[in-house]
Amino acid sequence: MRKVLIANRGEIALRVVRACRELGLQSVAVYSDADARAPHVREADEAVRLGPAPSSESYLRGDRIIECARAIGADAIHPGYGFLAEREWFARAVRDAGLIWVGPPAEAIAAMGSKTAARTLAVAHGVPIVPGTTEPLRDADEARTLAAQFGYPVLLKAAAGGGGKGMRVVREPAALASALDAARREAQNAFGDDAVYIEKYIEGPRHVEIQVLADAHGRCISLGERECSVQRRHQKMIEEAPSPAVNAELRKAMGAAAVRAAKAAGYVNAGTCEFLLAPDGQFYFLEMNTRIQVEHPVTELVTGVDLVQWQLRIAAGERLPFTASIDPRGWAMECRITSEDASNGFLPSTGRIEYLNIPAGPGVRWDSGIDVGSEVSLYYDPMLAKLIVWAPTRADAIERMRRALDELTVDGVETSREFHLRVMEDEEFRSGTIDIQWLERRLESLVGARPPREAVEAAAIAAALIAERDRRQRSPRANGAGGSTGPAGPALPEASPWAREARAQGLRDR
Ligand code: MV4
Repeated sequence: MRKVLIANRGEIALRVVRACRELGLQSVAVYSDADARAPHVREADEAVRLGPAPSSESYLRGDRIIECARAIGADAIHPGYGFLAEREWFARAVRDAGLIWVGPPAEAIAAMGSKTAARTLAVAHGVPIVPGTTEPLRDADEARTLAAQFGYPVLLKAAAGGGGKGMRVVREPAALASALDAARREAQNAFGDDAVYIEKYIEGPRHVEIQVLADAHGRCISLGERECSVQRRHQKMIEEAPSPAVNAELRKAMGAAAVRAAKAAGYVNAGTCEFLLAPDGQFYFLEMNTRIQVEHPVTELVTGVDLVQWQLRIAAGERLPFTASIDPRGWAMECRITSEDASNGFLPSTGRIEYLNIPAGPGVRWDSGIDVGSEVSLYYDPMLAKLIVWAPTRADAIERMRRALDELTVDGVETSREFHLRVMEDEEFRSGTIDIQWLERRLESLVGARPPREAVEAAAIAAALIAERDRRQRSPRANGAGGSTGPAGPALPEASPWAREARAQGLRDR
């Protein structure tokens, strides 16, 4: 393996370029017209244009991507996450073209793609699943019989599903028939398959996932868990490793279950097993993500293992040198910085990045796909960057994240920075008592309670005056009157965030 084509964009494409460079591999970026000057294109050794901005005409064009790989002499394709990463046909087509697929075998993607098939596989290999069926439901009568058996509430799920589409909670027999109809319709629309199965509904669980690495020589290890409960509408916002709810004994049991599931699927490369962790400490396998995930850096920071390097090394046929599962050291946390306005229902924001101040310093990592000058459009995912921190303890990691978020400035688009700062200051979050419904419950108090408009305006005017004064003190000539530094003016209180922001703005290069 010498040259890797990266079939993706943004921060993950750049992440793979970096791993390639460290391993002495050549990297090839692909890009749409919207991304011609994107950082991943600039940082790769070579780049190929795919087509117009829409994903369907660029990053989803598997046929074109394989053609490009051949034309440019790449011998491997790394799919990143999203786009083509979990398309069985694409993994197969890459292999059939005589190229190395930096991901799991097409057969493993298929085995985990159907949720009912994955449940059957799990049961056969002693991996605990939520009580329910592994066969699709025939009709409402059968659903009622099974629901009575498992006990209400129950959950209807799409067999072809994932990501929460085609899911319906049912709390009483009377609601079952219409919920089944609705779930079927949604599943048909989303996946072209109306097969629906039934599970006992677990109340108040956490979403905990286990990272695994498997080589092509039969070795498979767990790299511990990530806590991913802070999510909104199935979009994760904050992830951490380890989980505040997992001790060494539970980690060992969940890790062993994840490794059994991976081995059962004939898994090779990096993968993740998703579990529900119930308030009573029981855990249940949900599904396996057959790709590198957005939140992989938190595992990298607590294990010291470079997961993307290992994806490439495993694809090249190397053996894993680890003989046992790897336990976490310290605490890592990730905030997904998105171009969304949390105070306005997470409305996507577009525009040009006019200014960036990127956090740095001890224990801070910034994985990003944007630069000053980048256009943020509606063509792709709103995630601009990931801010990741490491510290010895969870409390230290939260303080470090606050400090790093404080350093971050993104001008030109709205971002989720402020939302993340508020989460870092939330008592419940700080205590670690979070479940998958926590954010939904807490959202109002997190994004609401904003100061009245007049107060914000007055503070902004005061801050602008202070910023202007700082600017004049710095370069007296900027003051038209000829060198006077202007009146001292009233100072804002020393510790006020407005005063600090005003100083930073005033001292900015323009
Ligand atoms: C569940 C559940 C509660 N009980 N299954 C959501 C997407 C899919 N991966 C599985 N999901 C769930 N399955 C039972 N039996 C709650 C969820 C769920 C969820 C899971 C993980 C992360 C976020 C979630 C948000 C809502 C519901």
